[in-house]
Amino acid sequence: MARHLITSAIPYINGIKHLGNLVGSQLPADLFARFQRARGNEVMFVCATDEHGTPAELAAAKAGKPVDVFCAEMHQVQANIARRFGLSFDHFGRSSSPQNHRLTQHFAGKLAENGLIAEVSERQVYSNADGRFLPDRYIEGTCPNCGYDKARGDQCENCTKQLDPTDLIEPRSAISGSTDLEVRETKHLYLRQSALRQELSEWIDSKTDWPILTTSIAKKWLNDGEGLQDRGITRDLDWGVPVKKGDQPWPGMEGKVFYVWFDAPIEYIAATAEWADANGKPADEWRRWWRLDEGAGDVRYTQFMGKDNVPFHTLSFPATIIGSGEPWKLVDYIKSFNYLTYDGGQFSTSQGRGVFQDQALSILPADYWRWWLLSHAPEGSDSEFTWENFQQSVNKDLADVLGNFVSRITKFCRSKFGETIPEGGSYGPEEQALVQALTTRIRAYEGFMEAMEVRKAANELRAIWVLGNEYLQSAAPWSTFKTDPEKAAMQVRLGLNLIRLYAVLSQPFIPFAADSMLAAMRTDDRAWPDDVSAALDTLPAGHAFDVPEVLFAKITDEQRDEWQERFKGARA
Ligand code: B3M
Ligand code: ZN
Repeated sequence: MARHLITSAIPYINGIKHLGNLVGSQLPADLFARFQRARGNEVMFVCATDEHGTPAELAAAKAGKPVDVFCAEMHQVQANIARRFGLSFDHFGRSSSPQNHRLTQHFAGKLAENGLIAEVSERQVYSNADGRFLPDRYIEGTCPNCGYDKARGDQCENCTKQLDPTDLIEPRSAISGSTDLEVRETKHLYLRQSALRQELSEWIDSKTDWPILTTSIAKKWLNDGEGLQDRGITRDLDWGVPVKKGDQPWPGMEGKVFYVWFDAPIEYIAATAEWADANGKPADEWRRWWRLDEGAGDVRYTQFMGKDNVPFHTLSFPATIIGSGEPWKLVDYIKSFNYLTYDGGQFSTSQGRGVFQDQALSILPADYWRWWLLSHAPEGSDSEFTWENFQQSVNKDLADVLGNFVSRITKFCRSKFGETIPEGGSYGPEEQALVQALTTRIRAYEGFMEAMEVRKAANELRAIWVLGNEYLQSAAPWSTFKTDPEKAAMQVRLGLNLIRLYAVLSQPFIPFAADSMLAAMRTDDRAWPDDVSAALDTLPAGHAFDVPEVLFAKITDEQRDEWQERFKGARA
């Protein structure tokens, strides 16, 4: 039995995410976790909310709530949506947890002990009206280059010039609009990533099996030098993990917190610790996933994320792990994704353009979304969501192919033999040929799933469904029945067993429909079809079943047009 540690990038707490966020990390991670569990492997699949940083503070302020209250509520909202999408996390944690505080402080302490932390004095803009230091992008003013009056302290959106806050003409706080700003001296900790260049470079070079998307981004940042600059890991904010050296105070750093990107990946570890604590398990139960000296030697660790998160996972987080000098588990494989675009443009959280996760679930069940998103995963390039394409895929793959197969075979059996698997006849050459074809495709499907080739796996699964329809079409039990009822019984028995087989194979993609199919077949036998012929003999003659409700309803043209209109922008 293999052991798989699986993490998905942890979504920011500041609001409900759109479908692009789902397909870029959580959903494919769930697909992989479900597949590995179905194969009988041991899986630890964790995710969490990413709760620190200025965006969290600002979102809380906008909602008129204290930031801790806001985060606790929004965590529940996100956890609930994740559950409704069928995301099968072993634990959905919080980066603000005490476990993460302790681990983050622990890593910082180790890095300091190993001489990898530098203390640097900086001059930074302080807003008297807001009573806080302002991050560069929360300072607005007029661009010295083009005169645009809403340029940000880090960049002018209009002419794209990179700026320093002090370049801005008439700078003001983007939070309050106040112009009562001053430059103050403040001390910060820097992680000396550059000192680890050699080790990081060798480690990345050793990952010859990684997707090109992942390694090309990693190498670009490594070799540009830009990515491996020493990086500030503390901030002058109230909300976050207080800066400490292990459990000791850090002189001169009072009132400061760690930068959100320093503590967020450590939350992968902390979430596993939270899982143990929440389930009353001793610490060695989580440490056996993460510590090479405590049992993690045989763990295979896979991370899932959108491409914008790759530099942090190929350079910064490994720098933290390697720099600690302790035997923590490093990632074995990083599966990264391009972007999902929406109807000819970007999904936009600020403009309410595109479909948000809660809205998606309010119009259609999770499996419709899961199937479309996964079968169109932005692997090789960006992919585009259009309502036409969504309608076509759902209607064809789910309703016409899979749903129709289940409905035809169960209804036909009920009308001729009753709601019991019929007896008689035995599998002949046509059935042998079907078993052959299924076996070939199922082995290919397993290969793609194992390799996390999401689109190819979806194509193979669709082809597996099509084989059943083709068999049904050519076997035509409704005709056979007139001349040879025994043979028709055999064909139907095979068809009903195929429903169970399809449920088992499809479960990583469409878990809710798979459950309905198994429930209709009155079985919970989820044995993986290592032997397809045996798998098609699982449900014996005499076994009762139910004709299920319609598995997938078709999307009408009216619905499609209405949704297209509703989600084109400006979320109400
Ligand atoms: N929260 C960004 C994102 O949601 C960030 C990921 C953290 S992964 C440790 O895309
Ligand atoms: Zn400009």
